[in-house]
Amino acid sequence: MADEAKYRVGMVAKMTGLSTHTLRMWEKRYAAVLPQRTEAGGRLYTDADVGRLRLLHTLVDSGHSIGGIAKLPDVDLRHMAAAFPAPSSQQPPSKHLPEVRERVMTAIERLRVEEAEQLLSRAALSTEPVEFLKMIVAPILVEVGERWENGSLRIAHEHACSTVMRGLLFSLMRLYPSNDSRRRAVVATPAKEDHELGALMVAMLAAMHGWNVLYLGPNLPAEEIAYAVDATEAELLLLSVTNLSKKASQTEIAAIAEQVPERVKILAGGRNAAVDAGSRVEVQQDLEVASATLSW
Ligand code: B12
Repeated sequence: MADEAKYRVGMVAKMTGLSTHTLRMWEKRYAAVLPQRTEAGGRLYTDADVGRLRLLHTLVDSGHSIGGIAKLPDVDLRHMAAAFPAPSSQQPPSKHLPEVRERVMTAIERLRVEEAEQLLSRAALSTEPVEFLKMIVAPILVEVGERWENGSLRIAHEHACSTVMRGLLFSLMRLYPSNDSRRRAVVATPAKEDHELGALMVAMLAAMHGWNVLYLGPNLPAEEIAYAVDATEAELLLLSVTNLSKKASQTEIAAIAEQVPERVKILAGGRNAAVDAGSRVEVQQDLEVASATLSW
């Protein structure tokens, strides 16, 4: 019988590659798998439990936090494992990333958006999420900006690229299903800030770490952001500022911080994010550090 509880913890450790300590911790702290018990109190796992633990192990190895994924149903874990398998040990993904970037840039130059989407989706399949953002998405956006500024790409290229990135980041974010029992985060850009791709990047990272993300998009007045935080009882507010002047960033972020309750952690990023001296808002640019802050 497939679902008969028959494996003891030591055997499950061998079958999954997880230590018995990790198995017990994932059970106690996160209720990731709840094995049956023998009369003497020993743990007994089914084949389904072992399959689930293997999926969780794969996802944790590819950069997900156990707290964020422990309670997801198997079907969601399978989707995520298909989208972010552990990087192959024979071919470190970083080696291919410059080539992927070049091919995406060529596709954008030719306005071949489907090709760009396919290249990017395939890269997302084989790259750890933060590395994917840092090594592929962000450098492509910077290059498009520079080439738009020096005239070697047109506004149409920049819009095509932004549309591809927006769709991709949004669907990656939605790979992590939201769940009412999770802590809530609101993500937005302040008023007059139309650049939303940084906000989408951190929204995706927050979802990956198990936050229930309300993504509001770009250009929101302070009172609307504060309203959304209040209405959803969010514990975290993520803001992104790319083009506002430093002064405007300080003013907008100060207005937001004033209207959002003290209990809410506010993290801002983006190339032009700036806050007043002594502000309670933390500014962070590095997505890897931000990712660690977002894990819980
Ligand atoms: C795409 C794009 C647009 C699109 C945006 C579409 C969209 N849906 O987002 C559109 C067409 C709207 C646009 C408009 C404009 N743009 Co524009 N745009 C860009 C471009 C190419 C990419 C922007 C982007 O997403 N960058 C990537 C972001 C995410 O990088 P980042 O801010 O450095 O953030 C990094 C980290 O800080 C972190 N991060 C970001 N947010 C957060 C948040 C948190 C919480 C954390 C922890 C981390 C974090 O992640 C990033 C990883 O590297 C940039 C080029 C560039 N170098 O960025 C130009 C750029 C930003 N744009 C520019 C300009 C001039 C404009 C316009 C004024 C053009 C015009 N004349 O109309 C308008 C202004 C619109 C407005 N009112 O805001 C200039 C800004 C110059 C400046 N002020 O310094 C740039 C730099 C282009 C250039 N080289 O000249 N743009």
